[in-house]
Amino acid sequence: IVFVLVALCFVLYLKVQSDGEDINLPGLRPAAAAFKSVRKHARERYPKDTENEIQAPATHSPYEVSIQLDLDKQVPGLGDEGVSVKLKGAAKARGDKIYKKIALNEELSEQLSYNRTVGDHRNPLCTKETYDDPATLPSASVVIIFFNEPYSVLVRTVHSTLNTCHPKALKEIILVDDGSDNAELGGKLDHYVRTRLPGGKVTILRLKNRLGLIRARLAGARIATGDVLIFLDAHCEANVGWCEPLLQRIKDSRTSVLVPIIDVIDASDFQYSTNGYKSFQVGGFQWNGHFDWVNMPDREKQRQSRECNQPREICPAYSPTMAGGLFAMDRRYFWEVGSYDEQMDGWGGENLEMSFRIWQCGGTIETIPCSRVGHIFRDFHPYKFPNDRDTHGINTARMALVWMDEYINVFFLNRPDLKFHPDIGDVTHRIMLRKKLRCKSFDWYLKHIYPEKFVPNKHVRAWGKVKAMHSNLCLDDLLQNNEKPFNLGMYPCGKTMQKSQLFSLTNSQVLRNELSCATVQNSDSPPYRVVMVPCLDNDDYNEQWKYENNQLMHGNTGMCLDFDGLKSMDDAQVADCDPTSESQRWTFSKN
Ligand code: LR7
Ligand code: MN
Repeated sequence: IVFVLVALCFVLYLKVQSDGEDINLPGLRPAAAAFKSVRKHARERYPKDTENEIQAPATHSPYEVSIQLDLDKQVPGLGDEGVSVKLKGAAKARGDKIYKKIALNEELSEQLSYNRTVGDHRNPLCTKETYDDPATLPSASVVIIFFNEPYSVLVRTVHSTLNTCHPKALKEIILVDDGSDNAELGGKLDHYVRTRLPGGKVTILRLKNRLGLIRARLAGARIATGDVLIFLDAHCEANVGWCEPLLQRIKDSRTSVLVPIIDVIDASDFQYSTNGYKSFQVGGFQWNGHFDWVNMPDREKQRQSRECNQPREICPAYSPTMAGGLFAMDRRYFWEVGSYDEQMDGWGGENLEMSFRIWQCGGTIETIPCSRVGHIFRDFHPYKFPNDRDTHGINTARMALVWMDEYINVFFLNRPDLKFHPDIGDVTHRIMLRKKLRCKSFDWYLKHIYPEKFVPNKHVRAWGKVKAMHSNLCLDDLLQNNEKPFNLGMYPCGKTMQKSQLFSLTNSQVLRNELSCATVQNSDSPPYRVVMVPCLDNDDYNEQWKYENNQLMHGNTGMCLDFDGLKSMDDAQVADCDPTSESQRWTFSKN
């Protein structure tokens, strides 16, 4: 017995010492080898991070799930229900590294199931809605274009579509490869689609060269055979039941172009988040040609109540523009109304072009609240633009030349660099299209579809640079972001009109730029700073300034804009009004 015990102790001693090294005892070899192989495998997948191991010896999972799901009810996979997942240790380091490169945590994406759920974030009223039998709804061709998207993200988009769009309504999914050179997206994707997604629903169309997202979408649309085209970006995951409300609405109203509510999938932890189901924003635009989100105006809520017989909260909501990546449209109508401007290159601008065109040529753009799709928003584009050009700007200038009529001047005021840009090219064929379709004017669009949109030179008493009469100083917003209040600046006037110095004094006596309105900071002693705050939609409620004898007097404080004693050019200020003061005299000048 003593001999056996001593022998056992010796063996244990060897095992501890060896730490997985080969042990030359014949009887132990297989077990040790197996032990080693498991370790090696684990190390390959999640290389050990020593610091992490010391800190958290109890868990061997490289993950931390931020929300605890009810384990009695289901066994959740990582990130199921759209919860956030944080990698730890070496996996985190790898995730952070790739994130810096492509603005997306591909390391994490590879650990999440292609079939993960994202939860049902719809308004509860949606579950009470009934739609026609999916077999009698118009059928859908989902077109997903991609250029070097992470493989797992793209495949998850396809799975999500197959899992959430009723199979009887989903005719096909067309993947358009816009000339990707990422090897994984070649044979591996072909093989996956052939072996794992059989049934012929998923097709891959390979473009020989990169054509840019506009022409890639056109290529997909050309081979589509469903009644309805649904476009998705290649990094989306949808909520349950998102297809039927879109298809039903198009069945009922053929020229309605539809967007789902677009939710946010976080690019680093893949959390699916929403603004709740009670409210959502619609699409707007800025005069520099960029898309933005705006609150739904009361005017639209009233229209919904008048014209729609569903509960108002889930009624189609008219949207002045669309973001561009996720939308559904009757396939024949897509072609009738001019598809896209095929000469738009790369990325950008096509969404406002389509938005203005749809409205001006008799269609509508509507957000369908019972249809929700998540989209991964990236901090930057992980790809280069063709010839490093500003394709967004160039495409937008093409759009403006065709659709904006005299308002193109406002666009060029904001983008003087594009006025004579050599790459804009010819737009005659699009102007002919506009004539053929007998489309309405941009002025009509602004009046009827987007009356909330501020026009710097309409309904104003004065506009241009706010220039001191006895100095070369001008009000200047330094192109600051309007989302929170900021101090208005006072800088040397530019030789020509520049966006940062463009202000208007409206008919309701508001001193403002496109999005921000001038107020005066509360303070007991000087300096009394001029602060720009986000404007309210109804201009009558914004703070007023009186403009008399070249003085600009702030209504609430009774003080006047003054450049005397300026401490910093970043702090425009007001002072007690003095009719004899030279530093309180201002003109609005257009050059
Ligand atoms: O050269 C390219 N070829 C492509 O096929 C460049 C891009 N692409 C693909 C790309 O792989 C992706 O699937 O085109 C799709 C869109 O590109 P993103 O995801 O880089 O664009 P984005 O989401 O930043 O940009 C929004 O604006 C674009 C303007 O051209 C397009 O209309 C996008 O579809 C659009 N995305 C959305 O509307 C999603 C909601 C975002 C918002 C707001
Ligand atoms: Mn996108």
